[in-house]
Amino acid sequence: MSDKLSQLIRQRGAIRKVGIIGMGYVGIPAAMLQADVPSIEKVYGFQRASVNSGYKIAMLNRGECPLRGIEPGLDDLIKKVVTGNKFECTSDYSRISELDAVCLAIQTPFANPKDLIPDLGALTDGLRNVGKYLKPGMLVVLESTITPGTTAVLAREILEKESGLIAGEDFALAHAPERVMVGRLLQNIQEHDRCVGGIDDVSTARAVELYAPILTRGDVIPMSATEAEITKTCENTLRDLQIAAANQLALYCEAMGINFYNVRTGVDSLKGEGITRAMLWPGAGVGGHCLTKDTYHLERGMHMLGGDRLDYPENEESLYVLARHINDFMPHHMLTLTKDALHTGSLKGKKIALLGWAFMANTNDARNTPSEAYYHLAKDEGAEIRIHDVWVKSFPEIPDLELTRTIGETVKGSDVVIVLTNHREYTSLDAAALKAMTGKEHPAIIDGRNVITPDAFLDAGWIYRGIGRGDKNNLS
Ligand code: SAJ
Repeated sequence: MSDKLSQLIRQRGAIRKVGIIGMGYVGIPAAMLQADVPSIEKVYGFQRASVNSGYKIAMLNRGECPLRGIEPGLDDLIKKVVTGNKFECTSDYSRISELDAVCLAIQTPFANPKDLIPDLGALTDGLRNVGKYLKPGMLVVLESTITPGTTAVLAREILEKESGLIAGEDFALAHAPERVMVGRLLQNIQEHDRCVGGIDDVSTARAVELYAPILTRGDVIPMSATEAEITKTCENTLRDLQIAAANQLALYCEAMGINFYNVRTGVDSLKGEGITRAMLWPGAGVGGHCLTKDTYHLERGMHMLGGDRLDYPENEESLYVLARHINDFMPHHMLTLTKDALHTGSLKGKKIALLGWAFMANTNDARNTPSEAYYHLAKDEGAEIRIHDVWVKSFPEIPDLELTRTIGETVKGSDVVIVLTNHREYTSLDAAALKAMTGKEHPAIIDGRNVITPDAFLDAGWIYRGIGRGDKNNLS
């Protein structure tokens, strides 16, 4: 424990001025909640005055929210703290030197999904800006999801180099991973437990002081910085693993001619003290920004921090990476079901109607959507594809895409209809009416999200295939 740092913090007293770097889905709600803490005098939101996102500065300072979508409570909270002069957005990073604590809420996307090496450029720039204006006794916290080891190694090096100060001696350094979700940003920050990890106990204690006041139902869970990084990446890795377990069992059930959902009900019935199976749901694939990346953050961290000491079954790949491969296989399986339904080896010239582009039901979020994977697989085989998704307004991934606004337009003349997202628009499709819209005698439907009733479609003359429905997949 560093006496020098404890003394510097005692001299500063309670945290009064806070900075949040990165006015995005993580930084904006965090800044507003900090600004609303009575004991906090001022919060600065730091945002680069860049062409793409510099507009946020003026918007936030007018008390307006630059985020898309509905975020309960956020608009009012922004107005409250701006009119109360407790929050100001700025691109002047020199204001950092006035602060007691500064948090970096800067995303670390994977530059190239293929090599899965995170792009730390923006985070590194942010750390350099903090280091340049860092003062003794300050607390620095990283909130983004990062590879285990980043706080205690990379961040520490940059901050010490830029400031000439020593982490753990002159300033406190910690990691407090966010658990926000679009649509409930404020609620998640206030109600989820918050893991807070310092590079040493003094840093952890100072970080707990910063986060405890913004939690309502959530509790602070103190730990080390690296443990917090592993917690965050692992909680998403394990969810991805649970989904892969459901996907693999669904593939088994299809092969054995069994209804996966009956088996799931059976497995789920095993309950009791300390007993859980937590069987999730199979589907057309796993998308989003979290589960598709965090496994690789965890793997990289393991190799960086413990690679030469790991004892693991020889020549076996990581279970977690295998889970990623199984989940990424599901769009391929959807293509196999498509060809099987059309009794063809090639989709050349086939008209395919995709229902659902977003990666998550009833949202417009299409980040890493499995629909894009399926689209390119089918396109590469020469299929003609139309896409329906009333939630997604544009498809930058596919610039020359023909947009169709109604299900009728999308399925007209289609040989096969593919359900890829369980949007509410697809949970009550009428078999006879939909078939009439296609104009085909025996169109095919491939249900990737278990949203339709097989018998209703089979009785109406559809060819049916569905994920996990081994009991129905060979009746047409
Ligand atoms: N999916 C399945 N089967 C399932 C659940 C999801 O195939 O049983 C698919 C979805 O279709 C989607 C993808 O997985 O394509 C991801 O879905 P998700 O529900 O995990 O949503 P995410 O990616 O937004 O995950 C977030 C994470 N939250 C944070 O990182 C703060 C994750 O930790 C949460 O567990 C998850 O939300 C949640 O539970 O809602």
